[in-house]
Amino acid sequence: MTATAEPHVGRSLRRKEDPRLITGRARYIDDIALPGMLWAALVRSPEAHAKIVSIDASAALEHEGVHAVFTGADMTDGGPLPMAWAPPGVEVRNPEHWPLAKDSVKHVGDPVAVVLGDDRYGVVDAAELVAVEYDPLTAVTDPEKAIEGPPFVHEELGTNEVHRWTLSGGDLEQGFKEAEVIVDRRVINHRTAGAAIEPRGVLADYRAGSLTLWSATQVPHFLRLFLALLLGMGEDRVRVIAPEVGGGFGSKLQVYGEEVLAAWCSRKLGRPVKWIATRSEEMMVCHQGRDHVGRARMGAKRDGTITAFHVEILADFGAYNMILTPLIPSLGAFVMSGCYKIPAVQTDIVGVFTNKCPTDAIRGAGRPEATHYIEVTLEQLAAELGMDPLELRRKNFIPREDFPAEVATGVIYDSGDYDKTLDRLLEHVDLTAFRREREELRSKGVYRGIGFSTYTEICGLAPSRITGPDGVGVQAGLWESAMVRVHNTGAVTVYTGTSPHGQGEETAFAQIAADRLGVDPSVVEVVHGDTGTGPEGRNTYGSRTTAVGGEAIARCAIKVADKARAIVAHKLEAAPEDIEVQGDKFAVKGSPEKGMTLADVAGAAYIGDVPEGMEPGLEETTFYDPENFTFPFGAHACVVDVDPDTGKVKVIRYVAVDDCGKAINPLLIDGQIHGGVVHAIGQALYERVAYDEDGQLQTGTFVDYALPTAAELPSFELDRTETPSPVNSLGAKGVGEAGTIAASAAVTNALIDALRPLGVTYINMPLTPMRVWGAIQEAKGGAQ
Ligand code: MCN
Repeated sequence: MTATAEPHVGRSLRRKEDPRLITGRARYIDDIALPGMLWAALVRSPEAHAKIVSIDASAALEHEGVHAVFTGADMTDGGPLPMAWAPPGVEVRNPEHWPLAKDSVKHVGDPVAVVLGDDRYGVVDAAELVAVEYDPLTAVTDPEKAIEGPPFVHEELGTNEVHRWTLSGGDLEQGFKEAEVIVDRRVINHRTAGAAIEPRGVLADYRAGSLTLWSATQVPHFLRLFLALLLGMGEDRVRVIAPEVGGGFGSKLQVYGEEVLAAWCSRKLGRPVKWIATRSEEMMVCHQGRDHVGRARMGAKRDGTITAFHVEILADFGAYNMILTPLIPSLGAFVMSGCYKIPAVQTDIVGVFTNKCPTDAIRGAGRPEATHYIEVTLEQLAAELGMDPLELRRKNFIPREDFPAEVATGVIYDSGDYDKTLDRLLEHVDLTAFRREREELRSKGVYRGIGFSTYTEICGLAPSRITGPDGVGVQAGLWESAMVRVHNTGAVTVYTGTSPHGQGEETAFAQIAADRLGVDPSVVEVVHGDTGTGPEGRNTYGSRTTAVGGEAIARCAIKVADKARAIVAHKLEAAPEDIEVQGDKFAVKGSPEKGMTLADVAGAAYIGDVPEGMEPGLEETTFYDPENFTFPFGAHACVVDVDPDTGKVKVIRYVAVDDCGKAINPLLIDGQIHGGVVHAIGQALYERVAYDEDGQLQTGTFVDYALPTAAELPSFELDRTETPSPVNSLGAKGVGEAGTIAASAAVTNALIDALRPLGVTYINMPLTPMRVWGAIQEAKGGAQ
């Protein structure tokens, strides 16, 4: 693209996908109906841990409109659900996990039977008629008790330990020996839910030896593969479609029992089968996240030079391993150095089973936890050293000139300029004015605090070099595909193997393709989320869609443009190297009037008016496998006010400066940061999945599980720096999780800063009024 037109990349185009979403024209699973469709309702365990003594479905089978009831004993074909990726080189205990429990239930909501019938509500009524006799067993819900065991969640294992895995670099012992100050904190990162606006749903249609399955999933290609494997079908016979998906936040990065079960039932009954989760069901059985009991130790010299960082994590995996469960905490270990040059860093992870819903990836997946360990511990260290927390950060930042920078664990960060984001943050936050204001407020009984978080994260999940068999050995080739088709009219269809579900790539990808093809983004349609279209794909998670999928599109569009240039050269009797995209034309350099539009080129390509030996048509496919992950970073500041009489915390300001490399669409980036920050403020202040000690879920609805709303939040102040990634030609890194990764530490640090005058020096999330008030009372030496 030359100076004759501004590039579309970098512009804040409004989302192409929004008109259909805000006018109710989008099609979600629940909008899809097929002739002859049966509804499924699941009978779920009310017990957290029990043997199944008997299941009597006779009354349910007599209920009007009921066609069948199946239990775990009926599912004799097909395999257990997959745990596909785990950290390399260690034993991971992986008990069988069936779509319907076979002999015993392991958490509240574990399904024991499925009822199929004509009517959506009839099957729910009939499910209540299935009489299940349970022999209750002792449940274990506290991970620290579980690791000591018994009781065991899976009796046959004789332990609740899932695995142990360590990632370390440098000499930890020496690092702590050199330290003059060591802070040692117990860090709790409690359990949260994905809480997507659309609960999951699935519609399976098995006919004539083929399966079409619609699912509210982030990973249609993975789902196709595992459905084929579990049902003993050829992958060519399975098509998975993710229609409109109302958010996932990691919770739809899964191969769920309900998906396999619906497909199995459809094959068994020869009828389409549909299941839609209720909100309460979703709170009970949609995989959850975080749930760490951690210990973080940071050592430093008196001058603030950090010498060692050690994090020990007990990760509560709930009752079963899901597709990625044991890998999730490891993702945090990869960036446990944060933005800092620390000579020795070690993360020790122990996974443990409990009688709770399984955990897996929830937005950030291991990296919000890592940032919390690093950034909260660092501000604790600053207090201990009597040093300004920003000065401590700057002293230890990996300097700009070190990039690409290898940290102690051997991970190579692609690019970074941590001082720049912090400088920019401080252009928005006047610390002198803040301190003055804080003093004034204290005299009025309001305790104001400021907390920071300077983070880096690992995303753009891909390189097969690292994720594949020759890398860390998790055996997942993670690349991405694209197919770019120019139609006769010059309109463009881009097929991506990614599966966005709210992030906005239909717009961003159109911008990327448009620049390379000399067209307006409005004529570029982006097709995703259907394994029946386009090439094989690896889908959307780990903030990979832009850096990996977007780059695949850029490369593919360049292939198409190269062919177009050859056709134009042939038509205009010029050399291909003299043809370039100039505005809306492929034109001869220096003679913009001598050119052809993409529609002209496509016309020639399809009519066969192409250079000798060239194939007709204008369509290309690309598979792109990057060399490295990308490492976005940023600096966030949070200001909170605390009412010491009630413990209520209010976020007054939230300022975020993020760097996700070259911005494709700043509007989309801001949207992602907004949502991401809210996600983490939610965890810090409000959200918590709670179980009682018998394993009963106490937060089964949005009344008990408190999501923040606009009313609780300030207007966010956002800014950006752009440090391109050298990994891809777009220079882009990911941003879909950045806000979530950064923010819980900033909020926690702000609260601690506010409470220091009252003697509170440390507190763990969730920072609920009761807990904050309790901490203040404890600091005062009073009763809680
Ligand atoms: N973007 C950009 N320039 C960049 C990087 C990103 O303009 N340099 C834009 C992209 O074009 C895209 C958005 O930012 O519109 C996010 O892109 P990316 O960082 O590549 O992240 P992914 O698309 O891979 O999204 C995954 C990420 C994850 S892992 C979770 S969890 C999450 C998230 O995105 N879940 C979401 N954001 C979500 N947003 C919505 N609305 N719903 C979810 O379920």
